[in-house]
Amino acid sequence: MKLSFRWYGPEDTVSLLHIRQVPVIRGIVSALYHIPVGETWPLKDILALKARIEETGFEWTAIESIPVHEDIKLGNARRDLWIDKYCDSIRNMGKAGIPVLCYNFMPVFDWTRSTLDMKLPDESTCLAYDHDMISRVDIKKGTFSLPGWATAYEKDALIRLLDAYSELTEEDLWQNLGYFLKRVIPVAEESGVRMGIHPDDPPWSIFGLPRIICREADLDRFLNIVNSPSNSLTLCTGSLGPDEQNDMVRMTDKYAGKNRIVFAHIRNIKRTGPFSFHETAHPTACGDVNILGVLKMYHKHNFTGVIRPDHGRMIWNETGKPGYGLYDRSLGAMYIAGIWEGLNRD
Ligand code: CS2
Ligand code: MN
Repeated sequence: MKLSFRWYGPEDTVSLLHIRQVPVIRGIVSALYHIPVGETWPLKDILALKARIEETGFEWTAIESIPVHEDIKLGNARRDLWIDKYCDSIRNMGKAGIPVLCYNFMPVFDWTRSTLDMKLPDESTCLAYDHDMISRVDIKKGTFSLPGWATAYEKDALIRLLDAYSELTEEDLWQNLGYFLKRVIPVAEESGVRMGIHPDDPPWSIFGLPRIICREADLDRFLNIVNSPSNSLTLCTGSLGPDEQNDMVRMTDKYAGKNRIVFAHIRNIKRTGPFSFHETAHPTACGDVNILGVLKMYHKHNFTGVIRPDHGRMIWNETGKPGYGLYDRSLGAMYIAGIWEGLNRD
Protein backbone atom coordinates (compact mmCIF):
# COMPACT_ATOMS: atom_id res chain seq x y z
CA MET A 1 0.00 0.00 0.00
CA LYS A 2 1.07 3.55 -0.60
CA LEU A 3 0.56 5.48 2.62
CA SER A 4 -0.36 9.01 1.64
CA PHE A 5 -1.48 12.32 3.12
CA ARG A 6 -3.93 14.82 1.72
CA TRP A 7 -2.45 18.22 0.96
CA TYR A 8 -4.59 21.17 -0.17
CA GLY A 9 -1.86 22.62 -2.36
CA PRO A 10 0.47 25.58 -1.86
CA GLU A 11 -2.21 27.51 0.08
CA ASP A 12 -2.60 24.78 2.70
CA THR A 13 -1.49 25.81 6.20
CA VAL A 14 -0.06 22.29 6.43
CA SER A 15 3.05 22.32 4.25
CA LEU A 16 4.81 19.54 2.39
CA LEU A 17 7.77 20.08 4.74
CA HIS A 18 5.51 19.38 7.72
CA ILE A 19 4.20 16.24 6.09
CA ARG A 20 7.76 15.13 5.31
CA GLN A 21 8.45 14.96 9.04
CA VAL A 22 5.75 12.35 9.50
CA PRO A 23 7.65 9.10 9.03
CA VAL A 24 6.88 6.52 6.32
CA ILE A 25 4.51 8.64 4.27
CA ARG A 26 5.31 8.09 0.61
CA GLY A 27 2.59 9.86 -1.23
CA ILE A 28 0.65 13.07 -1.51
CA VAL A 29 -3.02 13.29 -2.42
CA SER A 30 -3.82 16.64 -3.94
CA ALA A 31 -5.71 18.60 -6.58
CA LEU A 32 -5.54 21.76 -8.66
CA TYR A 33 -7.63 24.12 -6.60
CA HIS A 34 -7.44 27.08 -8.96
CA ILE A 35 -9.34 25.46 -11.84
CA PRO A 36 -13.07 26.29 -11.89
CA VAL A 37 -15.37 23.27 -11.52
CA GLY A 38 -15.83 21.61 -14.89
CA GLU A 39 -12.91 23.16 -16.74
CA THR A 40 -10.10 20.98 -18.10
CA TRP A 41 -7.03 20.60 -15.93
CA PRO A 42 -4.10 21.76 -18.09
CA LEU A 43 -1.21 19.33 -18.34
CA LYS A 44 1.32 22.04 -17.54
CA ASP A 45 -0.44 22.90 -14.25
CA ILE A 46 -0.57 19.24 -13.28
CA LEU A 47 3.13 18.86 -14.08
CA ALA A 48 4.03 21.99 -12.08
CA LEU A 49 2.28 20.71 -8.96
CA LYS A 50 3.76 17.28 -9.50
CA ALA A 51 7.27 18.74 -9.65
CA ARG A 52 6.66 20.57 -6.40
CA ILE A 53 5.47 17.39 -4.69
CA GLU A 54 8.41 15.39 -6.01
CA GLU A 55 10.97 18.02 -5.00
CA THR A 56 9.99 17.29 -1.41
CA GLY A 57 10.62 13.59 -1.97
CA PHE A 58 7.01 12.48 -2.40
CA GLU A 59 5.06 10.77 -5.13
CA TRP A 60 1.69 12.27 -6.22
CA THR A 61 -0.29 9.09 -5.65
CA ALA A 62 -3.86 10.25 -6.18
CA ILE A 63 -5.92 13.20 -7.29
CA GLU A 64 -8.73 14.06 -4.89
CA SER A 65 -10.87 15.26 -6.53
CA ILE A 66 -11.75 16.41 -10.00
CA PRO A 67 -15.26 17.68 -9.20
CA VAL A 68 -18.06 16.56 -11.49
CA HIS A 69 -20.06 19.49 -12.88
CA GLU A 70 -23.67 19.70 -11.66
CA ASP A 71 -24.91 19.64 -15.29
CA ILE A 72 -23.54 16.09 -15.54
CA LYS A 73 -25.33 15.00 -12.37
CA LEU A 74 -28.50 16.71 -13.55
CA GLY A 75 -28.13 15.13 -16.98
CA ASN A 76 -29.05 18.30 -18.82
CA ALA A 77 -28.16 19.39 -22.36
CA ARG A 78 -24.79 20.85 -21.41
CA ARG A 79 -23.45 17.64 -19.91
CA ASP A 80 -21.61 16.43 -23.02
CA LEU A 81 -19.51 19.54 -23.06
CA TRP A 82 -18.45 19.03 -19.43
CA ILE A 83 -17.87 15.32 -19.95
CA ASP A 84 -15.51 16.10 -22.84
CA LYS A 85 -13.58 18.44 -20.56
CA TYR A 86 -13.54 15.80 -17.81
CA CYS A 87 -12.11 13.28 -20.30
CA ASP A 88 -9.36 15.75 -21.22
CA SER A 89 -8.47 16.14 -17.55
CA ILE A 90 -8.21 12.36 -17.24
CA ARG A 91 -5.98 12.21 -20.33
CA ASN A 92 -3.75 14.89 -18.86
CA MET A 93 -3.41 13.21 -15.49
CA GLY A 94 -2.58 9.99 -17.34
CA LYS A 95 0.14 11.79 -19.29
CA ALA A 96 1.53 13.11 -16.02
CA GLY A 97 1.57 9.56 -14.64
CA ILE A 98 -0.88 10.03 -11.77
CA PRO A 99 -2.66 6.69 -11.44
CA VAL A 100 -5.68 7.25 -9.18
CA LEU A 101 -8.61 9.67 -9.43
CA CYS A 102 -11.07 10.15 -6.59
CA TYR A 103 -14.38 11.92 -7.27
CA ASN A 104 -17.91 11.89 -5.95
CA PHE A 105 -21.41 12.08 -7.38
CA MET A 106 -23.23 13.88 -4.56
CA PRO A 107 -25.69 16.51 -5.81
CA VAL A 108 -24.82 20.07 -4.76
CA PHE A 109 -23.16 19.36 -1.42
CA ASP A 110 -20.03 17.40 -0.57
CA TRP A 111 -19.64 16.09 3.00
CA THR A 112 -22.08 17.78 5.33
CA ARG A 113 -21.90 18.44 9.05
CA SER A 114 -23.97 20.36 11.57
CA THR A 115 -20.96 21.22 13.78
CA LEU A 116 -17.33 21.72 12.85
CA ASP A 117 -15.95 21.96 16.37
CA MET A 118 -17.80 19.67 18.73
CA LYS A 119 -15.88 19.29 21.97
CA LEU A 120 -14.96 15.76 23.00
CA PRO A 121 -14.36 14.91 26.69
CA ASP A 122 -10.59 15.34 26.24
CA GLU A 123 -11.26 18.85 24.83
CA SER A 124 -10.18 18.01 21.33
CA THR A 125 -12.75 19.04 18.73
CA CYS A 126 -14.28 17.13 15.88
CA LEU A 127 -16.83 17.33 13.09
CA ALA A 128 -20.32 16.17 13.97
CA TYR A 129 -23.62 15.53 12.23
CA ASP A 130 -26.93 15.88 14.00
CA HIS A 131 -29.88 15.01 11.82
CA ASP A 132 -32.38 17.16 13.73
CA MET A 133 -30.16 20.19 13.37
CA ILE A 134 -29.63 19.58 9.66
CA SER A 135 -33.35 19.00 9.14
CA ARG A 136 -34.08 22.43 10.62
CA VAL A 137 -31.71 24.26 8.24
CA ASP A 138 -33.55 26.08 5.48
CA ILE A 139 -30.84 26.08 2.86
CA LYS A 140 -32.80 28.41 0.60
CA LYS A 141 -32.60 31.13 3.23
CA GLY A 142 -28.97 32.00 2.93
CA THR A 143 -25.48 30.87 2.09
CA PHE A 144 -24.55 27.48 3.39
CA SER A 145 -21.06 26.25 2.80
CA LEU A 146 -18.47 24.16 4.55
CA PRO A 147 -14.70 24.40 4.26
CA GLY A 148 -13.20 21.90 1.86
CA TRP A 149 -16.08 22.01 -0.60
CA ALA A 150 -15.22 22.64 -4.22
CA THR A 151 -18.03 25.19 -4.47
CA ALA A 152 -19.58 27.72 -2.14
CA TYR A 153 -22.90 28.87 -3.52
CA GLU A 154 -24.44 32.30 -3.41
CA LYS A 155 -28.08 32.30 -2.37
CA ASP A 156 -29.63 32.82 -5.81
CA ALA A 157 -27.38 30.33 -7.55
CA LEU A 158 -28.18 27.80 -4.85
CA ILE A 159 -31.92 28.31 -5.23
CA ARG A 160 -31.67 27.84 -9.01
CA LEU A 161 -29.68 24.68 -8.54
CA LEU A 162 -32.04 23.25 -5.93
CA ASP A 163 -34.97 23.96 -8.22
CA ALA A 164 -33.24 22.10 -11.01
CA TYR A 165 -32.81 19.12 -8.68
CA SER A 166 -36.37 19.19 -7.38
CA GLU A 167 -37.57 16.93 -10.21
CA LEU A 168 -34.62 14.55 -10.14
CA THR A 169 -35.23 11.12 -8.63
CA GLU A 170 -32.64 8.68 -7.35
CA GLU A 171 -33.24 6.59 -10.44
CA ASP A 172 -32.56 9.62 -12.66
CA LEU A 173 -29.32 10.20 -10.81
CA TRP A 174 -28.31 6.58 -11.42
CA GLN A 175 -29.03 7.01 -15.12
CA ASN A 176 -26.91 10.17 -15.22
CA LEU A 177 -24.09 8.44 -13.38
CA GLY A 178 -24.24 5.57 -15.89
CA TYR A 179 -24.15 8.00 -18.81
CA PHE A 180 -21.06 9.64 -17.32
CA LEU A 181 -19.27 6.36 -16.56
CA LYS A 182 -19.84 4.89 -20.02
CA ARG A 183 -18.03 7.89 -21.47
CA VAL A 184 -15.23 8.49 -18.99
CA ILE A 185 -14.19 4.95 -18.06
CA PRO A 186 -12.90 4.02 -21.55
CA VAL A 187 -10.79 7.18 -21.46
CA ALA A 188 -9.50 6.30 -17.99
CA GLU A 189 -8.59 2.81 -19.25
CA GLU A 190 -6.63 4.22 -22.20
CA SER A 191 -4.91 6.73 -19.93
CA GLY A 192 -3.79 4.24 -17.29
CA VAL A 193 -6.01 5.88 -14.68
CA ARG A 194 -8.18 4.11 -12.14
CA MET A 195 -11.15 6.09 -10.92
CA GLY A 196 -12.55 5.52 -7.45
CA ILE A 197 -15.92 7.00 -6.55
CA HIS A 198 -16.11 8.39 -3.03
CA PRO A 199 -19.25 7.35 -1.14
CA ASP A 200 -21.82 9.90 -0.04
CA ASP A 201 -21.17 11.52 3.31
CA PRO A 202 -23.35 11.09 5.27
CA PRO A 203 -24.72 8.02 3.49
CA TRP A 204 -28.33 9.19 3.28
CA SER A 205 -30.36 11.89 1.58
CA ILE A 206 -29.97 15.42 2.95
CA PHE A 207 -32.05 18.51 2.21
CA GLY A 208 -34.32 16.33 0.07
CA LEU A 209 -31.58 15.75 -2.51
CA PRO A 210 -31.03 12.26 -3.88
CA ARG A 211 -27.92 10.39 -2.75
CA ILE A 212 -27.15 7.00 -4.28
CA ILE A 213 -23.70 5.82 -3.17
CA CYS A 214 -24.63 4.93 0.39
CA ARG A 215 -24.89 1.18 0.95
CA GLU A 216 -23.40 -2.11 -0.12
CA ALA A 217 -26.16 -2.71 -2.67
CA ASP A 218 -25.37 0.70 -4.17
CA LEU A 219 -21.69 -0.15 -4.49
CA ASP A 220 -22.59 -3.45 -6.18
CA ARG A 221 -24.86 -1.67 -8.62
CA PHE A 222 -22.23 0.97 -9.28
CA LEU A 223 -19.45 -1.53 -10.01
CA ASN A 224 -21.69 -3.45 -12.40
CA ILE A 225 -22.43 -0.42 -14.56
CA VAL A 226 -18.97 -0.72 -16.10
CA ASN A 227 -17.08 -3.81 -15.11
CA SER A 228 -13.55 -2.51 -15.35
CA PRO A 229 -10.67 -1.97 -12.92
CA SER A 230 -10.81 1.68 -13.96
CA ASN A 231 -14.31 1.84 -12.50
CA SER A 232 -13.57 1.29 -8.84
CA LEU A 233 -14.11 2.61 -5.34
CA THR A 234 -12.59 5.00 -2.88
CA LEU A 235 -13.72 3.12 0.20
CA CYS A 236 -14.22 5.67 2.98
CA THR A 237 -14.91 4.02 6.33
CA GLY A 238 -16.02 7.27 7.93
CA SER A 239 -18.52 8.14 5.20
CA LEU A 240 -20.20 4.73 5.05
CA GLY A 241 -19.76 3.95 8.76
CA PRO A 242 -22.57 6.14 10.15
CA ASP A 243 -25.08 3.64 8.71
CA GLU A 244 -24.71 0.62 10.94
CA GLN A 245 -25.86 -1.66 8.13
CA ASN A 246 -22.54 -0.97 6.44
CA ASP A 247 -20.21 -3.62 7.83
CA MET A 248 -16.91 -2.05 6.86
CA VAL A 249 -14.80 -5.16 7.50
CA ARG A 250 -16.97 -7.35 5.32
CA MET A 251 -17.24 -4.71 2.60
CA THR A 252 -13.48 -4.16 2.54
CA ASP A 253 -12.95 -7.92 2.29
CA LYS A 254 -15.44 -8.18 -0.54
CA TYR A 255 -14.31 -5.26 -2.70
CA ALA A 256 -10.57 -5.54 -2.04
CA GLY A 257 -10.92 -9.25 -2.89
CA LYS A 258 -12.33 -8.27 -6.28
CA ASN A 259 -9.62 -5.63 -6.77
CA ARG A 260 -12.21 -2.88 -6.99
CA ILE A 261 -10.80 -0.54 -4.33
CA VAL A 262 -8.16 1.90 -5.57
CA PHE A 263 -8.10 4.27 -2.64
CA ALA A 264 -8.66 3.60 1.06
CA HIS A 265 -9.86 6.38 3.36
CA ILE A 266 -9.37 5.54 7.02
CA ARG A 267 -11.61 7.52 9.34
CA ASN A 268 -13.52 6.56 12.46
CA ILE A 269 -16.88 7.79 13.73
CA LYS A 270 -19.14 7.27 16.74
CA ARG A 271 -22.87 6.87 16.12
CA THR A 272 -25.02 8.99 18.42
CA GLY A 273 -28.44 8.16 16.94
CA PRO A 274 -29.97 6.50 13.89
CA PHE A 275 -28.90 9.40 11.66
CA SER A 276 -26.38 11.17 13.86
CA PHE A 277 -22.70 10.74 14.62
CA HIS A 278 -19.46 12.52 15.35
CA GLU A 279 -15.97 11.85 14.10
CA THR A 280 -13.28 10.44 16.39
CA ALA A 281 -9.57 9.68 16.45
CA HIS A 282 -8.64 6.86 14.09
CA PRO A 283 -8.07 3.87 16.44
CA THR A 284 -10.72 1.16 16.62
CA ALA A 285 -11.24 1.79 20.34
CA CYS A 286 -12.26 5.41 19.72
CA GLY A 287 -15.27 4.82 17.49
CA ASP A 288 -17.73 2.35 16.00
CA VAL A 289 -15.70 1.29 12.97
CA ASN A 290 -13.38 -1.67 13.38
CA ILE A 291 -10.37 -0.03 11.76
CA LEU A 292 -8.02 -2.87 12.68
CA GLY A 293 -10.41 -5.32 11.02
CA VAL A 294 -10.56 -3.14 7.89
CA LEU A 295 -6.76 -2.92 7.65
CA LYS A 296 -6.49 -6.68 8.13
CA MET A 297 -8.69 -7.13 5.04
CA TYR A 298 -6.55 -4.80 2.95
CA HIS A 299 -3.51 -6.73 4.10
CA LYS A 300 -5.13 -10.11 3.42
CA HIS A 301 -5.72 -9.05 -0.22
CA ASN A 302 -2.21 -7.57 -0.63
CA PHE A 303 -3.67 -4.13 -1.23
CA THR A 304 -1.26 -2.10 -3.36
CA GLY A 305 -3.45 1.00 -3.74
CA VAL A 306 -3.35 4.34 -2.01
CA ILE A 307 -4.34 4.67 1.63
CA ARG A 308 -4.63 7.80 3.71
CA PRO A 309 -5.84 8.88 7.11
CA ASP A 310 -9.08 10.77 6.52
CA HIS A 311 -10.51 13.56 8.71
CA GLY A 312 -8.83 14.02 12.07
CA ARG A 313 -9.81 15.96 15.17
CA MET A 314 -8.26 19.28 16.09
CA ILE A 315 -5.81 18.72 18.94
CA TRP A 316 -3.02 20.62 20.71
CA ASN A 317 -4.69 23.97 19.88
CA GLU A 318 -4.10 23.54 16.19
CA THR A 319 -6.14 25.80 13.95
CA GLY A 320 -6.80 25.13 10.29
CA LYS A 321 -9.17 23.44 7.90
CA PRO A 322 -11.63 21.37 9.97
CA GLY A 323 -10.85 17.68 9.58
CA TYR A 324 -7.57 18.42 7.85
CA GLY A 325 -5.13 19.55 10.52
CA LEU A 326 -1.64 18.13 10.67
CA TYR A 327 -1.50 16.64 14.14
CA ASP A 328 -4.35 14.20 14.45
CA ARG A 329 -4.04 12.99 10.88
CA SER A 330 -0.36 12.33 11.62
CA LEU A 331 -1.35 10.21 14.60
CA GLY A 332 -3.76 8.41 12.28
CA ALA A 333 -1.02 7.81 9.73
CA MET A 334 1.25 6.35 12.42
CA TYR A 335 -1.57 4.14 13.66
CA ILE A 336 -2.10 2.78 10.12
CA ALA A 337 1.66 2.33 9.60
CA GLY A 338 2.03 0.52 12.93
CA ILE A 339 -0.77 -1.90 12.22
CA TRP A 340 0.59 -2.57 8.74
CA GLU A 341 4.06 -3.30 10.07
CA GLY A 342 2.56 -5.69 12.62
CA LEU A 343 0.55 -7.47 9.94
CA ASN A 344 3.63 -7.77 7.73
CA ARG A 345 5.51 -9.48 10.54
CA ASP A 346 2.76 -11.94 11.42
C1 CS2 B 1 -13.95 14.26 2.32
C2 CS2 B 1 -14.46 14.66 0.95
O1 CS2 B 1 -14.06 12.09 3.13
C3 CS2 B 1 -13.40 12.86 2.49
O2 CS2 B 1 -12.34 12.51 2.05
O3 CS2 B 1 -13.13 15.16 2.93
O4 CS2 B 1 -14.43 16.02 0.79
C4 CS2 B 1 -13.86 13.99 -0.25
O5 CS2 B 1 -12.61 14.52 -0.54
C5 CS2 B 1 -14.71 14.12 -1.50
O6 CS2 B 1 -16.02 13.77 -1.23
C6 CS2 B 1 -14.18 13.24 -2.62
O7 CS2 B 1 -14.68 13.66 -3.85
MN1 MN C 1 -13.24 10.11 2.72
